[in-house]
Amino acid sequence: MSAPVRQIPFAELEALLQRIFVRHGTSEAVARALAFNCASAQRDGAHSHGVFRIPGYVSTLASGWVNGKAEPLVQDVASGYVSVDAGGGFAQPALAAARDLLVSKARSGGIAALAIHNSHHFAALWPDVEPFADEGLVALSVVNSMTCVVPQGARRPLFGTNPIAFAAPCAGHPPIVFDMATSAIAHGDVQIAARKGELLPEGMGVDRDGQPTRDPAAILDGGALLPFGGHKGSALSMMVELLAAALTGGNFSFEFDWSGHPGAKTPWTGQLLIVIDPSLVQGQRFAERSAELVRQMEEVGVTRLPGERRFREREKSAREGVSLSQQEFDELQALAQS
Ligand code: NDP
Ligand code: PYC
Repeated sequence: MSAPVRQIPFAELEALLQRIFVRHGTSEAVARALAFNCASAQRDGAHSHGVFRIPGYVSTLASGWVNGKAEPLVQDVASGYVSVDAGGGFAQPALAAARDLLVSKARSGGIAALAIHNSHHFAALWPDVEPFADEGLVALSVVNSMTCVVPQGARRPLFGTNPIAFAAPCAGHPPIVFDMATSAIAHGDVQIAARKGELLPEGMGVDRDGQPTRDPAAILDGGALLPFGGHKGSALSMMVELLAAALTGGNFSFEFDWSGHPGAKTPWTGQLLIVIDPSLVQGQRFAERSAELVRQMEEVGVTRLPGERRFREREKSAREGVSLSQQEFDELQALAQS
């Protein structure tokens, strides 16, 4: 028998998550940013970063590891550069605080970077870039996480799962968006597989002795993940460490020690966003060229673009409500009251 499912409107889920965040120690502004991100992931079927993450946020806030009421400090560094000290708080409110300045710099200069440091990112990355493409801009973002990935050729883990997300406008289509961990699998998906008692595909990780394993529990219990695509994914993960940490002033994935904060789950690192206004050099042509590329991809047989599954899930959620298991719904209700 399949588990009972609740279908709830997006706004109702967002409001429930906001109540949970405020109840467990965030400001209203931080709660709004996190709830929107997490509800959007659940709505789009991005389950490794949907409501599954809420107990981790709550235990992290309780541990004192993150400042749920941090006020981001935005610095206008140069004509194309904005820096934010997130104050030991979450990255999404830091992005929200700097967004208008970033966009105005990208529109006037053609390109602008936003460097966030002293920040925690525990979420899917695409919600940070997709809205720029909705406004006709191209956006790229990277964030580093926590040591759990063995660099190619290494003996032990060093890198984080370090995702890269990209968004670009596409005439007559939803924006082109991809968002991928540079590890063979996201840490969240390993946790989900362990809970379900499922084996992983080959090549995702190693056990505590460095031996290949398909058992998610062995990866989580002293084992580690591998980069996707061998040396190529490893090089991209290294790039993410450099851009998200060395460039922004944030921690590398291996530099923070949360052992004094039992329950802490959120990586304390950094994030870089680069936003480009294609209209400065291409007018409206960029979005049309995107559409041409998509047309040619379809012509050669591509039936699923990155991001397409999420957009389909989003439409389904708009029609039917956002899906949660009854157990997830009950746990969220309890957290909103506890
Ligand atoms: P996936 O491997 O599921 O997907 C990666 C990208 O490939 C997505 O854009 C996806 O599109 C696309 N895709 C998947 N399958 C296909 C296919 N068959 N054909 C074409 N495109 C496809 O993502 P990951 O597991 O690597 O990452 C999951 C999430 O974890 C991301 O949102 C990431 O940001 C997050 N994460 C966050 C971290 C953090 O520190 N905050 C660390 C690591 C990961 P679609 O969305 O449509 O499925
Ligand atoms: O799924 O790898 C992951 C992850 C790390 C931090 C947040 N999500």
